[in-house]
Amino acid sequence: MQALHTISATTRQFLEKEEQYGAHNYHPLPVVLSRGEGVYVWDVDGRRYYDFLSGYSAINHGHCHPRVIETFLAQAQKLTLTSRAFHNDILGEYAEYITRFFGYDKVLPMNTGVEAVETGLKLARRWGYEVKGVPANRARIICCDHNFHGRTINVISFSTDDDSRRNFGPFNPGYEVIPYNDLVALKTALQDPNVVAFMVEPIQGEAGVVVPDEGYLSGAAALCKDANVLLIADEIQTGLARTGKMLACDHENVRPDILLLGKALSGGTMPVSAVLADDEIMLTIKPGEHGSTYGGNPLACKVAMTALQVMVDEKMAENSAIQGEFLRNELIAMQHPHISIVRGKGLFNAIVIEHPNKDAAWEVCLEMAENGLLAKPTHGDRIRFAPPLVITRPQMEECVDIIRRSMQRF
Ligand code: IF1
Repeated sequence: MQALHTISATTRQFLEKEEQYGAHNYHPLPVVLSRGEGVYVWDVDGRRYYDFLSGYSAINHGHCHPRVIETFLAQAQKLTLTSRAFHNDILGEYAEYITRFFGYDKVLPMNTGVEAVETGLKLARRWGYEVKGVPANRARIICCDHNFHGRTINVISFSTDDDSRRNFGPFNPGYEVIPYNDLVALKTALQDPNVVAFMVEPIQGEAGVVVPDEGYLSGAAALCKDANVLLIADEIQTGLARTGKMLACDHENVRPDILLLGKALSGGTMPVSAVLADDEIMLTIKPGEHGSTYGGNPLACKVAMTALQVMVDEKMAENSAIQGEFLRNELIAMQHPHISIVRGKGLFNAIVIEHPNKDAAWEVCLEMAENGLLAKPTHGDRIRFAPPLVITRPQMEECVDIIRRSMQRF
């Protein structure tokens, strides 16, 4: 078996510059992209690919969505940043829009996903001390093994992934890790009266699109309510129509106490994240106690409103559900001896490659790239299939064909 992706001299120059001057904290496919439109990206050699990673689900709208870009450009020429030392004329409108959209009292705007996570954790502790009555500095937060919530030292303090943690310690106390998809373990952990929150991904992305049993989220929500513990849903990757509903929690009619959003909230243009909660939680943080230079900037707020509205107008959740089901059915129908698992919801999917060669998934991805489809392996043997939510049936049929042809070589 041979890696077939051919690397041009042009591409090689880009790879070498990055290798020489950029930190080595990633191992990308050897493809250098210079343009994107909808479900497609083009490399510096002019080759076109289907994007089946979608910027880790930040590109749910497809690349350079015309309405998102139009809003972006118009606002960029007017006002981009004021800081929160002054008001801007968009933040209030955005706050009203997004809180009504998701049904919460208040929003706290941040930028990256991990900042939303940190904000959610701080809010939960505040609420724990000031509303629940937990003794000072004793608050505990429950998380799940194989979680992914970001890269800060605090957040990797409860990671179970050695690559994320090794030699970055010492880590923060105050967290308890329980198995994912295990309500018995959750019930046990909730017996500690100092627990203030349970934070969970409705579907685990980094773990390889691990979908929990039906009833897990609603069961967890009920257990948390009984224990007077906040449910924090990290929908940074699963949210915004990726799984076939606006939120993955909607599949089980669960309303988290604290909702974390990021990635596609900006239509893939810039880091925009948000924390949504009701007043009892949100108003525990007072002026000067939390914030960020860029959080709530007018450019981000304006773009986020358009990004959310476009999702509704173009029925992206519905399309995600339809095309995702088609994709999974086609992958299962392939009955490929080296595809051991097909799983996912909506257009958030993964296959598990079972092959004696431990680099098989990487080589499948190189082969798919050669055939015009970009996807990235995770944990060695899993490949995520998460195209933009604007993908059409004919495009998906072509993609299935590319995957089939690429897998035939194995
Ligand atoms: C990397 C994975 C995806 C997330 C959830 C918070 C964040 C993320 C559920 C933090 C970020 C990323 C970041 C990117 C790779 C990536 C990823 F493979 F690691 F799991 F998407 F699948 N919560 N996910 O998935 O958001 O601060 O990055 O904006 O770190 O290399 P961020």
